[in-house]
Amino acid sequence: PKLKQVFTAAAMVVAMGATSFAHAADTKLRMSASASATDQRAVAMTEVFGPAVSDFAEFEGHWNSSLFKQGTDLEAIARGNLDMTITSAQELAEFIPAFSIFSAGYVHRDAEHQKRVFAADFMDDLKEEAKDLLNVKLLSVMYLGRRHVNLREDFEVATPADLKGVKLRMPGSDAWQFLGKALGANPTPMAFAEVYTALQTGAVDGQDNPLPTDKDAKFYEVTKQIVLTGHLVDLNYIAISKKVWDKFTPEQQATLQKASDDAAESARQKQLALEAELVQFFKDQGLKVYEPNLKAFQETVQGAYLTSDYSEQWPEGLLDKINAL
Ligand code: KDO
Repeated sequence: PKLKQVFTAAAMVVAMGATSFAHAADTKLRMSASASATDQRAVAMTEVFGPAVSDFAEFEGHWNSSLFKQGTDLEAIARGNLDMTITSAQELAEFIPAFSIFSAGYVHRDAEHQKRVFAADFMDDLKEEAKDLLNVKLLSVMYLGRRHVNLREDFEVATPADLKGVKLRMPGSDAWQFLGKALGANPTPMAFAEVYTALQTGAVDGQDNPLPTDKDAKFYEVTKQIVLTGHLVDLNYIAISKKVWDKFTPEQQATLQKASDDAAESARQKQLALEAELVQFFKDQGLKVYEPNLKAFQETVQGAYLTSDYSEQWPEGLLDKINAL
């Protein structure tokens, strides 16, 4: 049903016609995202993307899911209510199951691998599907970082078995719940905006995010340990409404594309630098930071995906192509 609703909305948007932006300087590009204003992705959109397109468009960022709830931005674009978002593979997988391959643990190896994967020919079909089905053009891949388990209590977590019964907050979609389960935990869906309070009150035992996000959201104030599981080299995509994109001239489109790539690169470098320095920051805050048995985590998580319905929805041979890049 979700698919049908969005499909109809996207078709309506396309049918509304394509008058081009005659006075393009008047064009507002409204972005809604769950990132905070101080998250490096938001900073790069505001400081790199916005100024680079200002001759013909006014970039307007809305952060902390202030316009649309986390997980509903893609539908807002499909309905024609939103111009841009920072979306995730997990959100896209709700409509296009093949995207779940990028939500699987231990598939992407690092930030550079993500970039090569996004640019690869085998991504063309997935990008086309996003345009056709959701009215969404994926411009660039953004590096969110390596997700690690972050817990309220300090107890030993060496293998997935040690997470048994741990109520682990995961973002709200099936792909995320599956990852939480694959890690050995008891996953609980919850919007990002609610996580700090849930950790504070003990409504959940922990959450998973990259170190820069743990710092930005101040999760270190309400947790005692970080286990460096690195279970997902997480990404987001800078996405723009296809209908909006089509109204720009080819020159403007080239400027938008470059602005998006430059913003993604700037955020990527800053996230990588933060990840390299933050273990010390958390230790200084009194948290314990542990290295688990990574082999045990990798084998358990990869095994869970390969024997699941998810991997059956991945296009034939795609995982091998990603691994070979
Ligand atoms: C989160 O909800 O844990 C998550 O890290 C998921 C990401 O896809 C992304 O949406 C991110 O939150 C938000 O932008 C907040 O940083």
